[in-house]
Amino acid sequence: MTTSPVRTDTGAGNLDRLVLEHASGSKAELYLFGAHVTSWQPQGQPDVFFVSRKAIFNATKPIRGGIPVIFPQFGDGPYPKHGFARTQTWRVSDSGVLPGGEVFATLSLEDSEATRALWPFRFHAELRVELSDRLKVTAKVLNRDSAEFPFQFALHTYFTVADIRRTAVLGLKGTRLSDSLVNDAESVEDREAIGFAEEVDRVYMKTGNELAIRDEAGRRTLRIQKECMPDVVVWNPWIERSLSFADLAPDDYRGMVCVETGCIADPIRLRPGETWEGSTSFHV
Ligand code: TA6
Repeated sequence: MTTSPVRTDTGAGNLDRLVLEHASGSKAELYLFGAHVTSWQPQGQPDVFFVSRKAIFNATKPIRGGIPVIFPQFGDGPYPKHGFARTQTWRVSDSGVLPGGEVFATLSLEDSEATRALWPFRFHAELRVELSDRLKVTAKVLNRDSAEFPFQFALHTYFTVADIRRTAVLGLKGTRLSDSLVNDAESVEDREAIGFAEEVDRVYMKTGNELAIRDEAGRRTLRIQKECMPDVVVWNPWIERSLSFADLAPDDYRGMVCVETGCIADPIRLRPGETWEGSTSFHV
């Protein structure tokens, strides 16, 4: 008997989830709530994505870990923090196998009364996940409104690392950054390898498209390649700030790092009928 490469099942909290399986043996999981990827295990490897053991799966709170989809606002502002895409239930609009063998699923979200009450525009958004020996996430936003709208978008990805103190983010040297922990003070990154010994929360603007996370203790390097997602956020809450998150265990900071890709510093502006598309792919 053959099993389908994309199947629906019930995940934590009884939430609907898609499970994608590729011929290489790699496997990914994607919740419809938030179009939220929570797992990607390349064949024979530990999960690339970190999900807190205290994460809440109740279709109300965003899931702590994996890839929260941030749209239409990054961080705080006039709309809900990090937008509403991560707290809406998306629908499966397509799935299957591509000619190259990649297994894919596309989830869609349109404006509704609920979203228009939070952000007054008509839109269509898609998140497509493609699994092979890599994982590629492509996002699209279409303006279905009669007015132009600005928005921010990000994949707020939580990566598993064996030991944050022996982890480094590579590929940001020479990039302008804004440090959220010191009133958004701007400077230029002068390090080849960004290590962690305290809380870090920085937006790197207009970075190169190739980044890497070197997980020395886990003996692996994760490569990140992005398109039309100019900015990168590097975040680790460290010890004290972790305690302020009800859905993060006190020691979680040791085994995770967020390296987020998106359009943050300069919001995208879409005129009626226009579409934006951006993608990020991950490779161990
Ligand atoms: O991307 C970094 C950040 O904006 C941090 O400042 C931190 O608050 C984090 O995201 C998590 O935000 P959340 O709303 O998911 O608790």
